Amino acid sequence: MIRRSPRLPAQALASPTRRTFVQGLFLGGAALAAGTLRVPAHARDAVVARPGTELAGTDFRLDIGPAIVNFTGRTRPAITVNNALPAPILRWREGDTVILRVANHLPPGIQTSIHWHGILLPANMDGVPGMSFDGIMPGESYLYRFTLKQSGSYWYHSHSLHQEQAGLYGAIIVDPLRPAPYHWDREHVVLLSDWTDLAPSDLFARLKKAPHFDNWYKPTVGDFFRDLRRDGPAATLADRRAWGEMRMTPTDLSDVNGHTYTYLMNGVTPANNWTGEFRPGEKVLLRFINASAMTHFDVRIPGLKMTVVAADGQYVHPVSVDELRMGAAETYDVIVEPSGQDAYTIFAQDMGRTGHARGTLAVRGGLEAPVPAVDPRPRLTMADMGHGGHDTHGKGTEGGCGAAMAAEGGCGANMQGAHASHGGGGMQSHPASETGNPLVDMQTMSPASKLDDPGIGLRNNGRRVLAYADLKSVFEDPDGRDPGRTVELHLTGHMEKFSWSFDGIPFAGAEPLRLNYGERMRIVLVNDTMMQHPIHLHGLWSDLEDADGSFMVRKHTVDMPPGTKRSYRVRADALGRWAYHCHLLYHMDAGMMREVRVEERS
Ligand SMILES: [Cu+2]
Repeated sequence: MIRRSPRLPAQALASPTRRTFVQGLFLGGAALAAGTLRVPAHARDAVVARPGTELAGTDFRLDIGPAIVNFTGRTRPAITVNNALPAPILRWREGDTVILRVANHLPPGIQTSIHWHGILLPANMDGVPGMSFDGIMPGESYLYRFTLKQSGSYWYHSHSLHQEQAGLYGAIIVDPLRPAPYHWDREHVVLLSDWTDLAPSDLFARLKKAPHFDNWYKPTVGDFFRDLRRDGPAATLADRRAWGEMRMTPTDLSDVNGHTYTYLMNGVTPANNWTGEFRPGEKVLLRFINASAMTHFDVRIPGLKMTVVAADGQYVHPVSVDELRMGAAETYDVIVEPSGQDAYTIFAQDMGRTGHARGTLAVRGGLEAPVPAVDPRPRLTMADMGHGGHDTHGKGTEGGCGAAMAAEGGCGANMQGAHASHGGGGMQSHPASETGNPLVDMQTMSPASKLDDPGIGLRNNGRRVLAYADLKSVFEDPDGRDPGRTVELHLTGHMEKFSWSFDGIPFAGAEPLRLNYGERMRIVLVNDTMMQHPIHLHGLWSDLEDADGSFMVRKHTVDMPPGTKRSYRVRADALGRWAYHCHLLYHMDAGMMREVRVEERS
């Protein structure tokens, strides 16, 4: 017998008194009326945003407009749905046809859109301006209408310019027609995001001008002697030389981090401590959604095991972990069974270890548990970037492989200017379009799938960390056919120019990737950069394969750490034009995007 949870909107359980009186608060209306605030002219009439509550049913009216928030002590404009940040949780039911009238109340000239991330639907309902439709102009509205063919935890966000960074995102829950293969007594959405007081366009401009702005750490003399003791002089010197030739630092794990961002949990700052309630002994389903623009989060709840039961909305065989890493746009459903303590901290540190989002599971509002410090800042190694010539599976490889590279003649030769492609000898080959390409500063020589690698900064940390290899769908390959062909695409970029692309060709100059309607094909991704890219294909599932090419888990977003090569199967069963891109907002904007066109074979 399955006990379904009551429909408790997550935010209804947050403590409004705390949120109102602690620093970083949402601004009260009275303060606005007093006229003491400096607010940009176009936002002056805006209302104050609060986290959205849950809307359920089949008919929705979503009003996109300006609002005001204060997460940092400064009043800033945001873009919201129904004056809520995050936008309201939308509760749908599998099999239902939902109708959403989305109206644009933004100032003249500002077009908007909503994309329903991970939801299968007709191409003209997907909400990508320029591909799906023309976008929604101010004063106008667009009627979305589609039938739900799936269940699970998803989310929605703007696909116009940088509006997602300005607050336009929210959770989607699709209740299944048939009971889920697990039961829970209560549930909470835990939506993570990254807020900046900067205008998103200014942040993008800063990235173009100073891509390392948020990464001012340099390896210290102390680091040098530590490496010397651990790795010996040859390896240490080779490692330093290689990094020097790349003009990067091994601490550049993310382009934008806690120096710029305030990390939010359900729209609440760490200081204001979003709280979800539980009763001891209950099974609590947490729907984790990474709705950030640029952040990988490492999530854990000290004192509790998390049983992962779904990834990207799709059921997986349960796996019990202490911690999981979430790329932007990924979702994980986990079940926890809190008892014995009145409060537990939900802790989500960023991958670069510069900050965290934080909330609490508690038996009542106003409680808190100890908040851990962020972990030590990890350093990228040459092996992390696929220059090791050996696998890094699950091992502690933070020690680097400078000696191996020196033996191969160093990796610096392949770092700048992308020389000849490498064919045989086990070396990774590269598309001709990368050769001599000024927008490609690096190529990986020996990438690996690394599916059982917990990832940079998570190895040997004493906790059981989820790896992709732990994820197994509860169903067999839903298509069943072997892929009829393989397309290999390389994730490429140039750090100093903040240029990002597939195969060295940014979106503006790229031809669509054409799929034949109905075909089963394979996409192989090779990450030639030192950054980690969560890659999202719209409209079609990405059926991730294991290292042997067998179906493993169904996803909508596949995270690609540096130096990895991973493959997934795609069934081209939805006609039309679909976006395919890195879900780091500014990587997409800087060119790491393609159009995928599914066409009838002529
Ligand atoms: Cu990216």
